[in-house]
Amino acid sequence: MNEIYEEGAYRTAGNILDLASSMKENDGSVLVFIHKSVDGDCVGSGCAVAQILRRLGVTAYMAMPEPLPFSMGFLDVEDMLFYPEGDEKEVFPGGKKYSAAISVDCTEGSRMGCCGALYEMFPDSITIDHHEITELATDLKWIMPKSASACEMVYHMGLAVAEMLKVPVDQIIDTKAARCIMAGVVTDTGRFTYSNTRPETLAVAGELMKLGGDISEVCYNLFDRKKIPEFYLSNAACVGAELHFGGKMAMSVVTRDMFLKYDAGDDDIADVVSRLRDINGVELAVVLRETEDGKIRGNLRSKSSFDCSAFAGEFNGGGHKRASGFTIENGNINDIAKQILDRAETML
Ligand SMILES: [Mn+2]
Repeated sequence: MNEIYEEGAYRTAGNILDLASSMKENDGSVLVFIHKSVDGDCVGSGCAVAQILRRLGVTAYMAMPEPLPFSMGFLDVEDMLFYPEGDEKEVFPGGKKYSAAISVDCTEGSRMGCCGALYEMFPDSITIDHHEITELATDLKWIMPKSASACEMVYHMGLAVAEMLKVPVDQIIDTKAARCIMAGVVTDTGRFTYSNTRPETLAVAGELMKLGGDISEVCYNLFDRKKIPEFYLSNAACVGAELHFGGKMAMSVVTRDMFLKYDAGDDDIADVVSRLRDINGVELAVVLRETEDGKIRGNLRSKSSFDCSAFAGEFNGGGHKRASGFTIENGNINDIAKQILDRAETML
């Protein structure tokens, strides 16, 4: 195991094994929490942790703040997703009450959308996260901003579990878990092209391939496969993008009307922001869109120096230095676009 992961991976594996025995003793079950505006890393790491718990004989589900995006359907994880709704919030499918929570790729209930309130009911939950956070570390929280993805942390945690139980790795990280972990590893490194990609990241991908994580299947589904409405809306959003500040910033404003015109859904412009960032000379790319539920969602990417996380923080969002996002509950998309330009001008 890569040494920078060792301490946290073994500590967290120990916590997971303790949790698993107490759940089995008390007939309890575990709910895994992830951030809203789901991506390959949070879904991949969350489902992998749920799957590892299932391998350990524990009932486990992952709480979904929104429907599973089309691109992730191939992960074959529908049977472990739990959509909290109304009064049934505290009971799993089958009537079993959940008794513990784990958060992955996210530490704060405020980032979990409709699942946040549920998460907050478990102050002593185990956490595996690679976001920069200000919260104090505890024995139960493994926070490692140096890790390119939460999935890479989950992979090392799985290795540690196997080692502690003295069983072959594939008994803990099975094909389904390996595919989920691969999803996050490729998502958060942009298929090994972002600057957070280290030699060790590629080594992990190699090990995941041996465990059944098919890298071409994962990449095709997550990045390349496009629905017809998505293809047309993405292209329209790129055509409508404008360059600002001498070409240092590219922004596309995608209104509800555009979604309706192409019969497209909320996640059908996911690749636009990285296409804008790829333009020669662009340091900051922004896609602003009106969501189905009447909010304004912003997604940001930067190439080398601009701190997207800090910028999103000013709009009550968060993320990483090179990729971040925010959601504004209500407002006019053109006014917000103007605010973003004003603010970006001072920072670029
Ligand atoms: Mn992540």
